[in-house]
Amino acid sequence: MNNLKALLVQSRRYNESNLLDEFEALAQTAGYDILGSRDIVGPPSAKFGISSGNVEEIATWIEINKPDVVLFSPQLRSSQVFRLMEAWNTEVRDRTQLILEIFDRHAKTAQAKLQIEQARLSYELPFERYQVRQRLQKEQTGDRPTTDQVGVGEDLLNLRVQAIRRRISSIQQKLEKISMAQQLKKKKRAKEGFIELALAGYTNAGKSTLHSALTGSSVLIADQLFTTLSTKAAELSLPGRQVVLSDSVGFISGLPKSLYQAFNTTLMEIGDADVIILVVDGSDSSSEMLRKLHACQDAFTEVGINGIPMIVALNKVDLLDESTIIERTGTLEEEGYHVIPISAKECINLEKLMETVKELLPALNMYTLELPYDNESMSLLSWLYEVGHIADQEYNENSIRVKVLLTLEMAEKVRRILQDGSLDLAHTT
Ligand SMILES: Nc1nc2c(ncn2[C@@H]2O[C@H](COP(=O)(O)OP(=O)(O)OP(=O)(O)O)[C@@H](O)[C@H]2O)c(=O)[nH]1
Ligand SMILES: [Mg+2]
Repeated sequence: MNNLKALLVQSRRYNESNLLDEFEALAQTAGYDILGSRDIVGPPSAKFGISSGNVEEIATWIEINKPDVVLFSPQLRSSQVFRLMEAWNTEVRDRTQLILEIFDRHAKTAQAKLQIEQARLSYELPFERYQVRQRLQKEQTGDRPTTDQVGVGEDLLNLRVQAIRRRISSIQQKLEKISMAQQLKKKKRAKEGFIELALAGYTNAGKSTLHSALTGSSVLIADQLFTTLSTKAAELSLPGRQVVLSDSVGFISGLPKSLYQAFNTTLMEIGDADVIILVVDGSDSSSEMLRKLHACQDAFTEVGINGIPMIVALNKVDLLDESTIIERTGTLEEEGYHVIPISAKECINLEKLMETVKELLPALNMYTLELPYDNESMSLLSWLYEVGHIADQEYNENSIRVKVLLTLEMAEKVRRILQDGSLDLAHTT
């Protein structure tokens, strides 16, 4: 199938960053061929989103170059989309629709598919309203519509809107069920003493590359936006700890609230983490890196993530020289982060990253433990092998003496199992 040929139009105010490169990347990821692009700087107009002069100038360009579609950034109101389509006599899609198209292409799991359908329906609702209203106005040419006509039209509109709303709420219920199943799994992992570590960051920062470098599990990696749409969790080996690392959907600036809401269950994986690794693309310019970082911070606020210890992994340093690494690290430190420069792809400095993660995890204390030779002790011992770091074991005549590294929480659990007081704190590490 041939790709659609697109003209890209970006409208922004004087104080807004130029996101044309990112918009082009989005269009390419969604499978469009780019015929040309416009960066229009100035106050947006209510009628078209851009000035009438610009609309006319672009109309001439369209007549000559004949794109199949005009892609418009940022998001437009439904009335603006229809007015532009009329003025240009061509299909117009806005940035949000483009993101939805990419999500559609990349959605693999049932959860991702449902989340996207929900986001699409929420996005389309105002378009439906606008279209039905327009149709009514056309049907009632000239004369003012009678009260009856308006009533029938409103009924039709309400039926359609209600049908969409019903579908949205039925998807919501399904998503809640999936989310509950995930919560159960999480609870089970927490009970078993697992620590949750989550990767977060702007789209294409290298989260999935880091996930597979750290866990050895295979995830899809591509130089495209929104390759990952659902979380993937895999175990990670860290001496003395059981850690689950989860990869998730990336952030992007200007993502509408409805999309965040749709991805809430996926994003909550980040919200429930013990530690977050925020992956930052170091190969961007300093200002671009900060813009993306701020978009991530906004996203955290949007989904209510706060108070979780966070480390910034400054990724792709294999592409940077030493002085740029120092400069980028400094810029991020000024934002108040603990920064570790890494390359997920070339496995540079990953040990240092994990060391730092370890420092943020609940402290481990060394305990000594006297266990009698019985079945219960043996099963406790094998559990300790899994969750704790057994430093030493001594087999005496009537008991086994074990030295083990445990978090306070795990120590409490052992105390409850043992009931008597044979667990003693040796020292804190
Ligand atoms: N040079 C270099 N490229 C990297 C590094 N890490 C990731 N990449 C590349 O960056 C691109 C994006 O990597 P992904 O791991 O898919 O990024 P992501 O953050 O998971 O992206 P989404 O899932 O789309 O949000 C791929 O082309 C990777 O090969 C790195 O350390 N160095
Ligand atoms: Mg990914």
